[in-house]
Amino acid sequence: MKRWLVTIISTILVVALLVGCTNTGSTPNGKSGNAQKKMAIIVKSTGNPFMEKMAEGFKTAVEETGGQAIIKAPEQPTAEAQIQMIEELIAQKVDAIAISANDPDALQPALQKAMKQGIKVLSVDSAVNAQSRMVHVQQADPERIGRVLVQAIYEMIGGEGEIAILSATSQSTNQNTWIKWMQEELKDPKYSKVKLVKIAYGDDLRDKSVSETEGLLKSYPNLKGIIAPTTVGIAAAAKVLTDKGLKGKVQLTGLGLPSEMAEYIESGVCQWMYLWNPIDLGYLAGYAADALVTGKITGKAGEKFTAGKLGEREIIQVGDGTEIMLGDPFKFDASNIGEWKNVY
Ligand code: RAM
Repeated sequence: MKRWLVTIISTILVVALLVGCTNTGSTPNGKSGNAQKKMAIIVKSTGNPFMEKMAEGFKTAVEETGGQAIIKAPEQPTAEAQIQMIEELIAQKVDAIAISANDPDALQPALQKAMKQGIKVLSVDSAVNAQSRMVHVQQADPERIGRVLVQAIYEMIGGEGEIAILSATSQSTNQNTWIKWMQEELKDPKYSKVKLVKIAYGDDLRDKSVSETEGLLKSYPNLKGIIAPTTVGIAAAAKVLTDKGLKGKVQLTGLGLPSEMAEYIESGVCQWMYLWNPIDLGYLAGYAADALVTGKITGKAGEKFTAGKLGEREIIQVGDGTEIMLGDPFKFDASNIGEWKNVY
């Protein structure tokens, strides 16, 4: 090779090497580490204040870690709408997608496509199956949530009578898991005089949750209690029971946002309910997404990372997938609702 050609080639190689060294690392999408990471969250649907709080927490974490948050919310809580959003985010070459799933399995092809292209995928709040994600950010132990809600309604109705569940959508992973644990709890002989008459689905839509509650009251005139493991459902049911003057006649518990439920807890329509901090849940997902993108974690059990103000978290194995846990469900009643109603 001619000497001048060798000089040119080696100069090009040295320059390329130097440019490579000034980058602090590359993301899977070929972006330099200095470029702002695009971190997306897809929630179940619009018009759900729980989802808004969760997205708010996600955004805070993403901004604390120097990224840009993209928040997507379909109008209807369906898998189809979420698949379309996943495709859009793949085309946008985002670095991570966190999703609160409207279906455990239907999103698999789209999410696997995203992962094949180097996008880090995690679920939060409502899981996708283990093959469709790298890790799931779980609010609290699902068994505890399911069991505690049955124990609550049992106490409220005095240990006997007909009860119903008012859920979100029929495909929602989180509600279905909680309902499975409610049914397990109901197998205990102590519940022999409690009858679960119906599981109704309000789809986390306010109007549908109202009409489903009205339907339950009409079809089951002896109904003694309703468990609504959804913030949209419990608020809708509380309003119906209030408007119909059924306070004390039909008991209500479930998972509710203090800001939406304070008036009903104060009035006694719902004596107590449970939840966790949705802002912290989104915040934890934001830090988990960042840890995946920066390579601090890969989603394997035993890995640890620091989730900002929430401190160190460890990934644990649950069934065939891995999870990061937020904490314990918290009980809200007349004694503490005042402190929380302005928080979330
Ligand atoms: C609704 C949603 C959400 C659930 C809460 C408790 O806002 O269904 O997924 O976690 O309720």
